[in-house]
Amino acid sequence: MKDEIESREDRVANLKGMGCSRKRVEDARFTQGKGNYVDDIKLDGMLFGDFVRSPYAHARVVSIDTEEALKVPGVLAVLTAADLEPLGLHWMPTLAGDKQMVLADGKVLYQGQEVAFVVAEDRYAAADGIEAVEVEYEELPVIVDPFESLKSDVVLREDLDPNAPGAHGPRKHPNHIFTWEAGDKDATEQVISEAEVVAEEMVYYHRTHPCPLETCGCVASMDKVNGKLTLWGTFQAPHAIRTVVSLISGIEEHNIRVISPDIGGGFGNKVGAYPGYVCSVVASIVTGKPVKWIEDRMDNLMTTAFARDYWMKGKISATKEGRITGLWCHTTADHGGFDACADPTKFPAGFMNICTGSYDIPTAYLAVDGVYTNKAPGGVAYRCSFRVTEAAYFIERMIEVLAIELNMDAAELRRINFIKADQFPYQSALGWEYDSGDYHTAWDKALAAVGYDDLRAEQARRVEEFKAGKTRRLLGIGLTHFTEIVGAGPVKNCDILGLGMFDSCEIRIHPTGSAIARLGTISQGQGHATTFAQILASEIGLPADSITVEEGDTDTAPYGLGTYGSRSTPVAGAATAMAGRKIRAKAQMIAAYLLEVHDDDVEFDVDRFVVKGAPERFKTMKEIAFAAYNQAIPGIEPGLEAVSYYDPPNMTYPFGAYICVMEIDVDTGEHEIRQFYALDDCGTRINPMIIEGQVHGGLTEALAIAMGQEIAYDDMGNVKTGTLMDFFLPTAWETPNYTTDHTVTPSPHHPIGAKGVGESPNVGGVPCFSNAVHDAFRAFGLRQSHMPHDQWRIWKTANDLGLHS
Ligand code: PCD
Repeated sequence: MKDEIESREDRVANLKGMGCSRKRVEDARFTQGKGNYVDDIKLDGMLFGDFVRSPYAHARVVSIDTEEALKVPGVLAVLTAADLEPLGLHWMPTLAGDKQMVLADGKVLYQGQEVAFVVAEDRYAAADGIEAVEVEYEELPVIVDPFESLKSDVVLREDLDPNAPGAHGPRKHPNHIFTWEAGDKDATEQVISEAEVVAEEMVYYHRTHPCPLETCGCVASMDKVNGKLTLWGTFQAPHAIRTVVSLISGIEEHNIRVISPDIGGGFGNKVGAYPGYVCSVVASIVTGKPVKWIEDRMDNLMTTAFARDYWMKGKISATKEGRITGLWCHTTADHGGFDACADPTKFPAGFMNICTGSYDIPTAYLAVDGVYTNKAPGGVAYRCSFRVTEAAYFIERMIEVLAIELNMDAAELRRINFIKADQFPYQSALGWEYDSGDYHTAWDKALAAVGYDDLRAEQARRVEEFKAGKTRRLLGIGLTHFTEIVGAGPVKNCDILGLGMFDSCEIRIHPTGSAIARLGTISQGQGHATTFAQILASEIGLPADSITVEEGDTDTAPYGLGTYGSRSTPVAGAATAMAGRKIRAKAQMIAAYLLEVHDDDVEFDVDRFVVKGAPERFKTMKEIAFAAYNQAIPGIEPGLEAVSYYDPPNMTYPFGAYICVMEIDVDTGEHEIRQFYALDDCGTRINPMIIEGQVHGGLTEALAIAMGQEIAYDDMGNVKTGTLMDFFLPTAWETPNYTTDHTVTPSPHHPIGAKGVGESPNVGGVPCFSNAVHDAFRAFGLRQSHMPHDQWRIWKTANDLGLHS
């Protein structure tokens, strides 16, 4: 028999379970053009809807004339706020406890805002219809600066009672949204006032955009005969969307089926709800036909879900020897026209209070003020767990500035302040309990890998050569040690619109020993179909190749909160392992029955249960699966299925040590990345190849953000970067080589010890690239310059420092 000659090693390899660089099973369809994206969905009689959008950033809508548009061949309807109002759908709730106009209700608050929805037989007729809608606007003064907004007499949100509190407490000004605080203000200010050394800086993290290759869109199809609404869409949280659609529309939840088919990248852009979804559903109910809405690139960049736009004023104090004593931060957060941030309800500034980073900082204080301006709403976690990348950028810049103040090496300053391995679980001054970490080991490994001391010596020589006029290129060594916080829940702390942030997995084993697993999450390219099968293979002893993983259909998948904030592995991954263990527990009873021994006398071994002490007596999981459907076993139900809803006890805290070696041409502002070393610790690793791919992708997005990507506005609120000609999306040409590395510090509370990894490279990458730019100019007196470090800004920095004269 095959089983008898197979070694244990062969049996392990055959499973392609945990730790195996299994090839991505989804790629066969993606690489052959067989993916099924929202825009691939074509239904009989399907209509197309698109928006008339505001050219102004702030204006009153005096009138909307749809008469000519309705005459355009192929145009069937034009919806305005007046049409939605009787249904109570002209405004919708945001995830942040604010409300947002679905269609302009008397005024517009940002350029590109949705004013009317034209429904037509196809995309072209809709475009012609949009041209024919006549809107009369009366321009209002525009505010694009959050600091000015808080001083201005111009009230942006006239719909809100200026004296009433917002969703997160009292408001200080009609354009103020909330103040959110963490830590001890008085103690921190005291420590800082008495400190030997204090560094102070304003760190700005500019406005950017996730810009997935596939834009946002949906197809709504209301079947009036059976009363069932089906909604296909680019949703990162399909179940939550179903609940929200039910609550807003009044359609009972069992009559709504939400399907996220293949998604061409999410990056946080597809977490929230957009006016396009509401209008498509209404249009389908009104016309009785399926209605598709797909953003074009400009719509996507200008109107859906920006990221960042945080002004972080910081103070950090230390002893003369460099031991950090306190950290203080006040952030002014520009939220645009509506507060549509995608954060767990109790965290209006996300997990910004992870901003003490990897350091043992005894006293800290953080306050965040949210502000309305005439910019697009959003505030999403673009490859970061709810404002963690802002927090990491802030602390990693503050460390560099403190190093300058102390005249100390920034690597050494980090080392003496790291939380030590024996301090975990570590309670941070701003309220988190870090689960596990070993920062010193990771840091030493990283410094050794790049030859840190030699690099510093080379840099010093370069500065001398520059001063002697022998070169025009500077050398920057960018350092970052970041700590992430991923895997929201737990339910007691984290909810979205009242929905607790657990996640789920349901497994059915078929009689022949293959299986299907369904999860509450949804892959947008991360490779869940590959990796979740690997977790199960190791847990239940059936080959990953025999396990189908399915996500994204609310009619079949168990309820879950979706994929963002790197929560799939920490939460749904844990649910998968737990469901697998339930299967195994039942399999153990079946095996014991078949082997005619007591339950406790069999033990699991790779792909089978063996009789303890008699390894030749066993039943494979395949045999057990068949028996579950074939034998009447006393006291045991037929079948082999399990479901787990997992509420994580804590979040997971992945970390990493990144080093970037960058050459900068002082005269052109060009940069060249000579080396990028990224060490990630995400606990137990499921699929090393996928992890490497995640790190490459995340670093490339970090490169984009740090070195050029920006949503910029002029004083009139015009978006200056609304196309890919202006908005930097790196190609293979701009992307450097990356060296990846790892350490493994398992999460003590996760069933398989895994932490998330998808966001880490963005969280750590941005400060690392930015620190490299700053470091190149450190010898010439640079403390802080704002991202993105495009050529012009680098040239300007050199110029301001007098390096061109
Ligand atoms: N892993 C492994 N191991 C470990 C971890 C992890 O293997 N330890 C893997 C998994 O399984 C998967 C991945 O890796 O597959 C990832 O994971 P995670 O970290 O858990 O995450 P998820 O949840 O899954 O996802 C999410 C993320 C995010 S969040 C983002 S942005 C991004 C990332 O993911 N996105 C994306 N990545 C990516 N990729 C792709 N391709 N696409 C996309 O879109 Mo947010 O919040 O949403 O912003």
